[in-house]
Amino acid sequence: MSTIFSKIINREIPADIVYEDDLVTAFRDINPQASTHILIVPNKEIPTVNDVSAEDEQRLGRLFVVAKKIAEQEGIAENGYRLLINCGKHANQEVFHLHMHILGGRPLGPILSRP
Ligand code: DGP
Repeated sequence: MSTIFSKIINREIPADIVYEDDLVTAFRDINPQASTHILIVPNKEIPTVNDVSAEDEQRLGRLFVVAKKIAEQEGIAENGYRLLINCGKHANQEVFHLHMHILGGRPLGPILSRP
């Protein structure tokens, strides 16, 4: 069964796609937490970071190359931004198709809220 993100990549459901190439696709998060909130997703379904293999090095490296490009396009490169990858239950991962969040456009505060 394909993930919701594979359905976006395959144009089976709509999304605001901002970038795509042979290895990754990027689109705006449906529930943005900052004025820029974009997800970069490998076109191959990898459920979590725990499922990554050496064969994935190139596509995972591409996430960073594309993050840099998108940050420039969005005008957030100079002030800075946060790149975030959730893995599993304790990180509240919701969609089990590995993805990198790009968040920016305002000061984001500390990385973790205090308990
Ligand atoms: P995570 O907790 O790291 O698995 O984040 C999943 C993110 O995916 C969450 O911020 C909301 C976003 N999301 C979930 N479903 C959709 C969707 O159908 N379209 C888009 N654009 N984003 C989605």
